[in-house]
Amino acid sequence: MASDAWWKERTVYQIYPRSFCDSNGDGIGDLRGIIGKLDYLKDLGVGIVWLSPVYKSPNDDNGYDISDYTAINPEFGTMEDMDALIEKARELDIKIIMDLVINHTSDEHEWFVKSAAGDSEYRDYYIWRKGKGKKPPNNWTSFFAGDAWQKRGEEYYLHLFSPKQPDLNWNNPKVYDEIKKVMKFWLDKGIAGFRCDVINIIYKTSLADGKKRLALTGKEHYLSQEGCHRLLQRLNEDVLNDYDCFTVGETVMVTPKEACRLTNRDKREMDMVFGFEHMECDQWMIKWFKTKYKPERLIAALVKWQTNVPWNTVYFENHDQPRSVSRFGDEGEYRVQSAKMLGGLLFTLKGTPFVYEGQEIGMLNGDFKNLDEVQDVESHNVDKTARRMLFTKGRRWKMIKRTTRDNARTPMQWTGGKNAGFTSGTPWLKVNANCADINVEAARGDSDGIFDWYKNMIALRASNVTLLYGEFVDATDKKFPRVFRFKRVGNDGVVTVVANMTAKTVRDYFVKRPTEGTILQSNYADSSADLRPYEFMATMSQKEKI
Ligand code: TEU
Ligand code: CA
Repeated sequence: MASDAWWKERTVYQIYPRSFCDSNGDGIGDLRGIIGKLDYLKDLGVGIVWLSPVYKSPNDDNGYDISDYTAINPEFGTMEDMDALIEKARELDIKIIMDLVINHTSDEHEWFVKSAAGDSEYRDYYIWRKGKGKKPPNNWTSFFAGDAWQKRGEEYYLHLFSPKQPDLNWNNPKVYDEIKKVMKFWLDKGIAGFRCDVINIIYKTSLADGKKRLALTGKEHYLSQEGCHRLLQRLNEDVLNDYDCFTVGETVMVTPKEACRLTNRDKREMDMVFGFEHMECDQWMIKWFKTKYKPERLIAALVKWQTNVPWNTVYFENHDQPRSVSRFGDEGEYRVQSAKMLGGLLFTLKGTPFVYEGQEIGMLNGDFKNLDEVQDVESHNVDKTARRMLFTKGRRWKMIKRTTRDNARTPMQWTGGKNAGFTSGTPWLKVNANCADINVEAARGDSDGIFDWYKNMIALRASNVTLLYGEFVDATDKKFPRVFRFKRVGNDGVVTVVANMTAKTVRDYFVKRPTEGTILQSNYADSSADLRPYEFMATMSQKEKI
């Protein structure tokens, strides 16, 4: 197996191409736009870019519904543009990983069109079953709310996401061979690996009725099945092991134990995974039902994963999650301090850090006024379902406004000018009005700003072997449950991190818990006996008793 150091030591930056940078004025971000910003990413210190899907797609779910795995969506450009992007990135020593969405395709994919038409060669590429009387084949529900089955002709097909995203049948060896070809196609082009969309649900062990649940009825039949582990091992043996590449799995509802199995080094399956537990610390049961955010829940989830999984991802944002400052920080007075505190944790916790576009300037949730301003297919489905459940319009909007994935998908804020410098045309999704203050230009001009903080943290981590490989040891003091305190213990030294996760000052904290060593990073200019709102401090000492 090739060296794993590069994907452990570099910082990954996720681009949601539609929202990143528009080069031709049609209001949609594109590959040429990304090429133009590679120098910006280099300056930030990014070593790997993860591109959300850029393949041909009718965009029911913004590219997560693929209609051709080896073609570029014309909205984003051409294959020549993609080649140019890979080449320019290579010159800058930035690796590119792509999104591999293989649980489902678009219903406009040629395989599905043929399958639906009854072509015997393709019928079994997807999961077709007869209904039970007037009802679907089983009681499963979709990730986007509502039934997981859609009738087409005499039979129903399974779709765990939108009806325009039919699930592939991973019991069919032909599907396996097709996807193998797709992976080789991109790896041969020089991409450095894949972020594997909902990878732990691709294998359906049975199609029996599921135990009735508030959400995802049926999941016990497809979540992290033995068949899935087998498939992932085979994909490594047949394809991935031949390349110097890595995979990161988006693994829904995984436990640390399951993550350990997925990332074990003996029978390679995934190299890292995205767990979701720390993203659920402001939810009750499912994401639509929010509860008050409790920092101690976030700390507990992080500690649990840090101590139980040898190497994994560290992330606070992606294209499906509301902005981290809006959720776990402060949108007002302490925006900068809280963004730096979260950014501080991102690079001092153990694992490969993932930055989502705009996070490095502390972008906030979208400022949508009503559902018409929201495009996310999931939000519209939830609205429909909640309406059927007789939720009032006001209640529905309150739910959606806080949780819609469009919160993270508003156009990247490059400047304080028209459309935040994202496009010269009409942006596909509303630009946040706060772009006047929150934008790259302003952030880069401020040596005390969030951008420089990220830049410094990325560089610090890359050059500090204790931050890279030191063991994580929780040192949170029960007397201060909302102050996250931990150590990274290496051969050469110990880094101690203290992070106030709240806007409340803790009086005389440093008198009670003095820090040792030299300060590596701190988000307040001066020192104080108190731990101030969202204060973050990392210190380094040569040897210390833990
Ligand atoms: O997401 C899968 C997933 O389970 C959730 O993120 C989901 O979108 C939501 O939180 C359910 O409430 C992946 C992609 O990241 C997402 O953008 C796609 O829409 C989805 O798969 C389907 O491909
Ligand atoms: Ca464009």
